[in-house]
Parts: sequence; C-alpha cells; structure tokens
Amino acid sequence: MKNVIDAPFLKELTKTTSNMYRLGWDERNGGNISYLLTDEEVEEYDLHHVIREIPVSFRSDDLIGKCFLVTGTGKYFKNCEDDPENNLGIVRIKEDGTTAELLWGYSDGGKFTSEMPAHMMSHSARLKVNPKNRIIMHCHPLNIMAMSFTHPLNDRDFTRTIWKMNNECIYVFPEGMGVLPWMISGSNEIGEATAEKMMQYRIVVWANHGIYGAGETFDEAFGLVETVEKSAEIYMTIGEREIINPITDENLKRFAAFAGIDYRKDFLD
Ligand code: 2HA
Ligand code: ZN
Repeated sequence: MKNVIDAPFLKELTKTTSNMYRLGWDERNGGNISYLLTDEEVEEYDLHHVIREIPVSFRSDDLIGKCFLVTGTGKYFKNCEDDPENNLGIVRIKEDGTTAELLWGYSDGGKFTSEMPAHMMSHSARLKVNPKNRIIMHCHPLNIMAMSFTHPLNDRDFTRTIWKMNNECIYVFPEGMGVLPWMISGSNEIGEATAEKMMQYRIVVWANHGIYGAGETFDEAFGLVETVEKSAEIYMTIGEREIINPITDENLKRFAAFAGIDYRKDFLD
C-alpha cells in the first residue's frame, strides 16, 4: 500500500497552491481547492481507515462514496507544499451524504475549507455536465476582484468585457462565465448559487471576493483562472482611458468562425 505523501495527485495540488500563492492570488488563508480522486487512486494508497468523522452542513447525495483531497480551513496555500499532512485532508462522503470521513491529513485536528458547500455543490453540478470534472479551485486574484467593484455584475456584460480584452478568451471559455453579487462566503446559499452557475460555466466570479474555476485537470482549472485574471488586468490597466482600438463583436465572430469555436451566441451583439 503506497503512502499518500508520495502520490502524484498530492504533488500536483501542492505545486498548484505554491504557484497560486506566488501569483498573489492567495494571501494568508485565502483560497481553497478540492480534487476528486479516482477509485484507482484511492485503492492504490493507504486510505482505507476512517480517522474521524466530520459533519458537513448540507447533503451531497450525488457524491456519496467519493473521495476528495481538500485544503484545510484556516490553512495557508504557501505552507501546503512543505507540510501537506497538516494543511490538507482526504475525505470520503459517507452514505448519509452529510458526513465527511477523514481518511488522511488535517493532522493537527483541523478540517476542510470553510467553502466546502461551494466546492461540493460545484462538484455535483460539474459532474452532471462533465463526468470527467475533478477540480474545483477558488482564489482571490487582484484584478478580478478590483474589476468586480466597478463593472456591472451580470454574466453577459462581464463575459463580453473579459472576452474583448483578449482574443484568446472566447477560445478558452466559449461558454462564457458566471457572476454572483456579494454574498456571505462559506454559506450554503453561496454554494447553491455557485453550483447553479456551474451548470452552465466553468468559471464563476464572486463579486468583491474572488473566482471559482472548474476543470478535468489542474491545467484546465488554473488556465481558466489565469486567462480571466490576465483580461481583468488589461481592463484595470486601461482604466478610464478611451479605447480607440477595440476588439469588436464582429472581430470575435470572425475569429470564432475561423477557429471553429462554438461560443455562447447570445453573448455577442
Ligand atoms: O478559505 O478564501 O473564501 C478562505 C477563503 C474564503
Ligand atoms: Zn475566498
């Protein structure tokens, strides 16, 4: 039976938390990640003993029996790589759907992120749309947060602005992105609202707070977040100055036709 400490899935996650920290997206204990493990991964590693049970504040019937590697509440992304067993945990959703069985980690007696509702509900939503989804990632990138203070908060307008700051965006997330107003973070309500958006999108912005990204791989989820953040940076850098050389709706339509992109048609004029 292999030790989780040596698992590629653990290294992938801790490399990602370090990258995100260095990008300035995860100050202090900001941000959280959950990674759905495959049955094969769970079989292969020393994950067959329940260390303790941790209640969750909602039901996840769709996720019963599934195992997730999840960042710990109050823990810092910058510390995950050096001390994974304390900062991370692997939990399995018990048959009752409202209990997490700890199989590894949270070694100082800790528990999963305060954003567990948004993570688990988003996993349920994304798995309905794409059974291969494995990652839900949340962080606080500077420019996305700044933009959400001054830009209208509806999916269409926000997507259009982000798409038009960088041609690549419509290629990377042709379905667009969801936006939520300020809500109480950590609540079941923000979890439900995020999951509803996740039925349509892989990206959900939480105004005044940060962003969620979903994907089959870390590259996919991380790539979505960094692409949105780059566009938001361009938007914030332009600021109040007049755009005299815009990317137009017509430009995006021509690019989409050329590249064969099946984008969200009602998001362009
Ligand atoms: O875990 O990012 O949204 C810290 C947060 C809460
Ligand atoms: Zn947050």
